[in-house]
Amino acid sequence: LSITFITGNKHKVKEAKGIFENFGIELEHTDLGYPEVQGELVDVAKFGAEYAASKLEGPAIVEDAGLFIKALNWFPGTYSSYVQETLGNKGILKLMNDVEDRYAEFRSVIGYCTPKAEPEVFLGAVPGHIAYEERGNYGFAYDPLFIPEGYDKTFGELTTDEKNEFSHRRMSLEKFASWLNEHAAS
Ligand code: ITT
Ligand code: NA
Repeated sequence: LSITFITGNKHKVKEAKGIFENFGIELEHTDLGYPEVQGELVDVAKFGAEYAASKLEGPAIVEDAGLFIKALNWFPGTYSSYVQETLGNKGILKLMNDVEDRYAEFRSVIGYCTPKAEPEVFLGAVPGHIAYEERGNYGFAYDPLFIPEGYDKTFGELTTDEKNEFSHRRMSLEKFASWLNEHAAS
C-alpha cells in the first residue's frame, strides 16, 4: 500500500516514514504546494487533501499542525507557520516571559482524500508545557520549546524515534493507518 504525502516540510516526511514503517504503509513524498486557506486545522486539512487528490489523480494525505498555548488564548495555533517565520521561538518565549501557566499542546490533523471520495480527517494531540528556554538540536520549528507531559526533556532533546512514540503526528497518522487498513481491504 502506497500513499503520497503532500508537504513542503521534510521533517514531517522523515517522521511520517518512521511511523508508517510500523504499519506497513509505504510513503511517497511530493511537494506539490497546495493553497492553504486560513482557518481551523480540520478545514485546512480537508481542503488540502481534496485539492491534492484531484491534482495527483490519486490518494493523497496532507497535514496541518500547530502549537496551541493556553495562556496566549491558544496562539499561535492556526497561525503557527507565520509565527514561526516571524516571531520565532524567541518571540514566543518573550510573550511567555511572566506567564506561570505554561500549558500547551501540539495538534496535528491529517487529511486524506482520493479523487472519488470525500476527504477524511484524523486528529492527534499531545499535551505539555512551554520551556523557559530553547533546548535541544533534534526536531524542528517549535520542538525546542515543547516539554511533553511526563517528561523533563523538550521534543528538541528527543530523537525522531522517541518523539514518534507518542507525538501528535504519531496519533493522527496511527488513526489514519488503522482506518486505511480497515477500508482498503481489497
Ligand atoms: P506543510 O504545510 O507544507 O505540510 P508546514 O511546515 O507549513 O508544512 P504546518 O502548517 O502543519 O506545516 O505547521 C505549522 C507550523 O508548526 C510550522 O512552522 C511547522 O514547522 C510547525 N510544526 C508543525 N509540526 C511540528 C512539530 O512536530 N514540531 C515542531 N514544530 C512543528
Ligand atoms: Na503549512
